Amino acid sequence: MTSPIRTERHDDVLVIISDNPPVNALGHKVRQGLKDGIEQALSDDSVKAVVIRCDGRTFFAGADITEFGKPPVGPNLPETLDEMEASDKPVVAAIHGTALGGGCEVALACHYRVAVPSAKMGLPEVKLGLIPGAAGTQRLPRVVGVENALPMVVQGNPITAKKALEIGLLDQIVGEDSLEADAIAFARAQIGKPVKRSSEGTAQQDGVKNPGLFDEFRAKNARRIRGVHAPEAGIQAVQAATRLNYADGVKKERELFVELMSGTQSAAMRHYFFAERAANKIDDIDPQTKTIEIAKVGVIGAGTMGGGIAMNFLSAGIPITILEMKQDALDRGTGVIRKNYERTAARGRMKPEQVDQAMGLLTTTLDYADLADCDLVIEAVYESMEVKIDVFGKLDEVVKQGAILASNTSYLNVDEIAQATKRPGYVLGLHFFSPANIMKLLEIVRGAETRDDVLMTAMKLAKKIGKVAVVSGVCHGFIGNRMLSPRQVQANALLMEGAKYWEVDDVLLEFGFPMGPFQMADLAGIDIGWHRDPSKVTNIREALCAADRFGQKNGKGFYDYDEARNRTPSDEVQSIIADFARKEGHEQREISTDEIRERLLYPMVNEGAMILDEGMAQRASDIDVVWINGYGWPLTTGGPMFWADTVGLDVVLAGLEKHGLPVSDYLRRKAEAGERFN
Ligand code: T1G
Repeated sequence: MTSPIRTERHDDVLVIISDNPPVNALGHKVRQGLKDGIEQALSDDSVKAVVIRCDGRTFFAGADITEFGKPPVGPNLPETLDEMEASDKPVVAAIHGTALGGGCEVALACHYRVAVPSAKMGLPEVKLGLIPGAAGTQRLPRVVGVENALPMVVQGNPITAKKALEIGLLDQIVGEDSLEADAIAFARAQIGKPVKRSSEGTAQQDGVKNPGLFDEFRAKNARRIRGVHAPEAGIQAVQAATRLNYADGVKKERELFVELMSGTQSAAMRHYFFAERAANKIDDIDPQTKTIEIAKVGVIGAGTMGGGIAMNFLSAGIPITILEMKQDALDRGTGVIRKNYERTAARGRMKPEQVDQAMGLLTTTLDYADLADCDLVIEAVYESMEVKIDVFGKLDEVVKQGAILASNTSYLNVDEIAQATKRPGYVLGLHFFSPANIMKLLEIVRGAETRDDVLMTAMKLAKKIGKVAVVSGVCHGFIGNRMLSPRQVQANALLMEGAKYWEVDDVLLEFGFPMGPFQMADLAGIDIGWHRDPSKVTNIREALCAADRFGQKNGKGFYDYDEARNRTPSDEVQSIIADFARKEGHEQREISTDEIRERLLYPMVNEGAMILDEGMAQRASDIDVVWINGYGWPLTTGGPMFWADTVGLDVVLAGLEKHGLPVSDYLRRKAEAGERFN
């Protein structure tokens, strides 16, 4: 079996080259090849210097994540890197693409590091619930100092080659197209000089200079690392670099790494890494299917959703024409788009000229005829089937043949909408989540007649506009909202039975959600869809509206809000609820947090099981991707279906039965067979 690693001689310099697509992951064959190449270089006196580089699109992008959780095979990376670093012959890392995780650690163990201007370097292990495990937390602070090392390890974001040069992680930025030659020249220039070993540096002074550094960092990042294990471990590992010698620091890193690797949070986050990528794949369509070129997009409706949807395309450089019924709605909508961009620019996340660039791609119209040459039109009008059928009828008449017509509906039947046109094969749902220019999730709703090329086009376009897309079948609420519904039903039932609304919210906050159902209701607005008749009270929301409690928008909903939008539970609301429950004849009782959590989350898992059984989602991990990206399900538990696997489907089944809740045949079958969803 050929090794993914080969060596090439350039006179007195040996170049070790990895060719392990797609990202030169450091699988066992690569590690073996690297070790053999290093030993070849060290044992050959005619070799005076070494360059390590990779073919393909990137320098090593980390350990091979598919190997995690399996018995280790082949040489381990830390020892191979120590052997390399111990050499007296200069070893130079020649970096392009993204030197990430173990890849960045290979570079750190080299004596020198050069990169092309477009390269990036980082230690993203924390995003997998881990920390670097090949001495990255010990070498990096010794090279760039603790203040630069901490955010790289604890937040896991890559830095540019320019930034890496500034902080001393790179020794030189070389020509974009002359990496190998420049790296060889750089290596040759080091021959005969004492080599620079990262592990021989010291980070002690950082710890002494500012002993409060680590606690300050913890405090500044408290919200982000609440309940997540890896970031704290990363802080401790970097702190060890300031307190211990290198060997003991590496031992501390190894201890922390092994503990994280064996934990459920890392298993969940690694599951999500592959789940997000699997969601791009449509199992029954040839990946080579030719897609439709989308050069111009139309959006119907310049409201919150239409404007947000339009921004996704404008930001990706795709021209947009927005249609509205009235000029003042158009002006308002485009004004909001510009304001959103200007706010982003004010935060330094966009250059002012980029605002003008994006706005320059936006045209507006009151006339459907102006949409005739669009390749895709997305309808984002009022959530009424009647209105949507009318809009699609008009679009079908006007927009060129072969163009895609998409609905942003959150619930409605996309097949029924498709039947309102003569082109049902070109109709699908593109369900964006509000705010559409921010939320990553896009549900692509596949109609019964949606063509394969149309679906593949939508999936490819989703990636282009930076969305995480999941294909859903046509059912009420698709995947996300369909599973939200049983949770809402239980949340209201729990109030009727005596649970305090803040207790219900607190259970989900504790679980890791950004907010609970009643906090969400206050944010969205309790009065949405209210009939405005205070004398007509048939549910709790109407009772609150009747008491002028509309949510955050008027300072009081389930909670009372101060100017800073801090929320406090309201006695008035609790008595409104208790009165309403009494009138409805409900007995009130104390309800445990376990019961609240089980009744909120297990019915969601059951709905997910039905979605799978009906083929409305391609795979269980797609459901996890939906809930993590669309509703804030905590990444550290991997999503509802992965979490249910962790809890045990037998436990979920028993819980549903204990609370008298429905159990789908699919869930029962899986539970009784001792199977998992993922
Ligand atoms: N291991 C295995 N497979 C990987 C992989 C990895 N590290 N990285 C990517 N892939 C697969 C991915 O599943 C997909 O497969 C294909 O490559 C293209 O990826 C020892 C312990 C490099 C920025 O966390 O961030 O090192 O779907 O679609 O958008 O201390 O991949 O085609 O079958 O993402 O161009 C640390 C993870 C590991 C980097 C490229 N490294 N990868 O993005 O392509 S832990 C990471 C990425 C570690 C050390 C520790 C991105 C990318 P398929 P893609 P992309």
